[in-house]
Amino acid sequence: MSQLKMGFRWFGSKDDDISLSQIRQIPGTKQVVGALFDVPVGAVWPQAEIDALKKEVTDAGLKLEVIESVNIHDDIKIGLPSRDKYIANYIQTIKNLSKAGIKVICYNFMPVFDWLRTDLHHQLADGSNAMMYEQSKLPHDPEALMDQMKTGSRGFSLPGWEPERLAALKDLFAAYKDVNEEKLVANCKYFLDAIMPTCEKYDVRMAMHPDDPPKPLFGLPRIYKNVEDMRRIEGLHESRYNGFTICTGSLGENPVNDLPAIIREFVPKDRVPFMHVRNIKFVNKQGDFHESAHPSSEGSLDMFEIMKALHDTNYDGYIRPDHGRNIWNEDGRPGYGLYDRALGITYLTGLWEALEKM
Ligand code: DNO
Repeated sequence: MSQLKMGFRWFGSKDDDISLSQIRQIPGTKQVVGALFDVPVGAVWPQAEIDALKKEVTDAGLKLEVIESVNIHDDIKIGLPSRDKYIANYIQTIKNLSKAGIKVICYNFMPVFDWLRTDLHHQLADGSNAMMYEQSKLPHDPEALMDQMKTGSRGFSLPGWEPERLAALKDLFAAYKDVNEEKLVANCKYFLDAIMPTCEKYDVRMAMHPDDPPKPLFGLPRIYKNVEDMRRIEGLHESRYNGFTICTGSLGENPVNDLPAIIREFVPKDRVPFMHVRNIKFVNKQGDFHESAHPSSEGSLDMFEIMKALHDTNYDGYIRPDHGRNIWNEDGRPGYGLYDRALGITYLTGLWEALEKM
């Protein structure tokens, strides 16, 4: 029986209320998806710190083979001359990670903001809460959105929302002024062409995460929103090391995206080293949604069809549950509490066992 390489995202002993021993007790979970969260974006990840994280995870009886994320410095996305320095740093980070046995790096190419929501604790009818996105609640002013995310996070650090990077938001927006979709794609190609030889030599696969939500916001371009975008990114550099994270939640936020079809197209081409599997629930025809528990019955995505597509295509890459709700009085980092993600894992591994035995 082929086992899923199931992982659980962890924010490190300094910044996560969840312990490695708790993660180890989640059935079917052998992998931790981790990162160094205190290295500034653009700097080389020090070997000693990577090795220390690796040792901590292995000492707890778990594996660390996937990093989420090594974020890309804005100068690379903007295409400034200084990008070469940051790309050289990125290459060194890939080498250092490879020495610690890392096989996959999840990253994104979103300008300024990583994922975003308009409510990080939306109250659901069953008493739990989950993150929500409502277009009408998105402020026009990006500064106001930052305040909203900061207040909403209730003191938790949020992945991709580095305060030091976003401190000069107006300058950052100004720097992106001339970056349209074509330029962003060209800058992505420049980056991929530069790092791919190292990825191939050191056997580290890049897995780009979709834009979340998958549409342009605040006038900033987005390049990984749908299947056409994936075909374009795939063609930027022909290599199995130029791959995707297929995040069912992020892509699923646009109902036009046919997730099983996307999986059936890209897994056989060996372009999917990493899967994020979560569900969302649309609340109206305009595409507003809140995140939901993983089962199909709780949201708008057909999780069986998603797992079946992975099974039919012999998926053997890494996978993790994604955002969960806060349940059972847990007050966890938005999307990243213990209980609902653990429930998500048992559900996904249950679907997988059934598919294996059918
Ligand atoms: C949010 C995450 C993202 C994701 C990055 C990958 O919860 O899905 O922050 O990790 O976009 O680079």
